[in-house]
Amino acid sequence: MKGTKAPLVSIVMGSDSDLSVMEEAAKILRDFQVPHEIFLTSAHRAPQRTAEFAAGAAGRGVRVIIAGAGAAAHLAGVIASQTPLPVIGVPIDATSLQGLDALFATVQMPGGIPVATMAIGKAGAKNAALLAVRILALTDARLRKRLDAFAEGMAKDVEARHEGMMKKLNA
Ligand code: RP5
Repeated sequence: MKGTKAPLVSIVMGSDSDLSVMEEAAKILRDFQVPHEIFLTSAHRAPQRTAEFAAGAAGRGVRVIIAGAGAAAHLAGVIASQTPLPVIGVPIDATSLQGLDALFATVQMPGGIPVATMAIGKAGAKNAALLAVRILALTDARLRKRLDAFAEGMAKDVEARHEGMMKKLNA
């Protein structure tokens, strides 16, 4: 577990081999100053640990769970089945199927248990955190302001890239 304040977002992953991808989510939450924790568990290898985590998260004050896993990625769905919290799934490229296996396993939840599924890999982990921030911003005006500033920053970055590209073209 990570952070000093009670975590609002849990970043869960199925293996320590997923960390390099899921760190993208942690970076965003750090930038937005959202208290978060990182937790390793596996739907397959540690079902009891996963069940205890899922059942206890809401009671500890967690508001959103981000779950990243590769291969036959059941982690997000299994957690979502045992908590009323919103669960955001991140499919990870961990096998020769390059994340398509995890994407299908995460996104194709049968009706009744929702998992908001992001893109495969780092972009998905980043967007999972941004979606979590958007959910929290519904009731937090400071976070809403930070989201607005983030969007402005991206727009400015596009302008700067345009300028840089034109300079290269005209050189
Ligand atoms: C999944 O299996 C994990 O989320 C990971 O992406 C994949 C491979 O895990 P390791 O064999 O590297 O621990 O459960």
